[in-house]
Amino acid sequence: MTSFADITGTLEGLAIEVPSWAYGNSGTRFKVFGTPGTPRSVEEKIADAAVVHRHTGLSPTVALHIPWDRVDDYAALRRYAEDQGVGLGTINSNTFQDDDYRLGSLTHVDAGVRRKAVDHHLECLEVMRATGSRDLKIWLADGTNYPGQGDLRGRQDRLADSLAEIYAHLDPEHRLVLEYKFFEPAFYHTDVPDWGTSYAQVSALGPQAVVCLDTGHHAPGTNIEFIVMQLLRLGRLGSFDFNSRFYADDDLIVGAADPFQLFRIMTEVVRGGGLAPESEVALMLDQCHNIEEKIPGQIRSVLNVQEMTARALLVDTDALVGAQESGDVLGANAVLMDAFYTDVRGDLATWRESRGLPADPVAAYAASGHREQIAAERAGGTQLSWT
Ligand code: AOS
Ligand code: ZN
Ligand code: ZN
Repeated sequence: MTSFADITGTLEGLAIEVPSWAYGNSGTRFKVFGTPGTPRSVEEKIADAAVVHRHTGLSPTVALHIPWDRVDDYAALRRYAEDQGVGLGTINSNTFQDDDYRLGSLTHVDAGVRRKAVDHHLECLEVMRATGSRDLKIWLADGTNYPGQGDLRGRQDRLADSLAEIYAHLDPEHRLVLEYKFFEPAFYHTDVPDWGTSYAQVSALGPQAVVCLDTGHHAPGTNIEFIVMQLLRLGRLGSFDFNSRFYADDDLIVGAADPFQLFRIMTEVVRGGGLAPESEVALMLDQCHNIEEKIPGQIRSVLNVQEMTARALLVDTDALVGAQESGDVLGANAVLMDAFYTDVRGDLATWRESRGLPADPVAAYAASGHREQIAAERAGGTQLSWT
């Protein structure tokens, strides 16, 4: 049997990067709702991310998005973040909000548009040199809406060429992380629709290229933990974008829609060595808070990951392997379910307090007065939105 005391060492190393865009207003194409105290600058987004880390000890870095978080002086932004108690993490590129990219970016038939898209990624690499970031994360909106609109194979070849040019500019410590998504904004085909395509593209580039698995980017019913296992097995699981979904790419709070799925994913992460000290798998959130408050939403999110990670670490692996090898179908399933049904909330609360953190970070934040403070302080100016 594994006890809670056995897993605290691993839990201590758990780090979940938070996205700068989660602190801005967001919504659907129907409406974007504002929240009092929403950041008006990149610095205020970073300050909010630091509040999440101070309450949870779980989110030591914040991911930036270029151009949404473009500033004149990234070294100064890095110092600002460090003064707040967090580091700057993954740099996310953006080739989906420019008219030039209507028919694609890295895959575009026009060499001039491809040049512009590649150059944008080279700018992101310059940002990374100033921020000290390791990962350049690429999610492409490239795709088509109608059969025949584009040459699927030609687009794939151009993607490979564009990625190779970006890859050639990486520093030795950098990684190129290619995210896949099966649809949206393109609805007939997407150029990086699945883990297999991402894997094929990054494998052709070299060892510094890896795959990002966004939990909301699969068709309903997909066995995501199987993909986690396979990418870990192949040594190409670079990072997670965590969120949860009921229908499409809902970007809701991770663990909210299907905690059992999050448990199964974290079980495969543990099984595949993804939480080992030498692991380079990055855990990140990719979420938007359309109607709920943003800072509590982020606190809830990282706590959900922590809770399901704790349960995954509690799996009695000896008993599980024994049951699997003896063909004990129900016994093996019971071992897994025992861990999933273990309520770790009390142990986690006590452990948090022993480390100088609030036992209940959500309640502590609500009682802290921070919400009222930022609502008053940030009354003027323009609130930032997701874009
Ligand atoms: C888009 O659906 C993806 O999840 C990307 O990770 C995207 O860059 C992120 O949502 C922020 O735009
Ligand atoms: Zn994502
Ligand atoms: Zn997404």
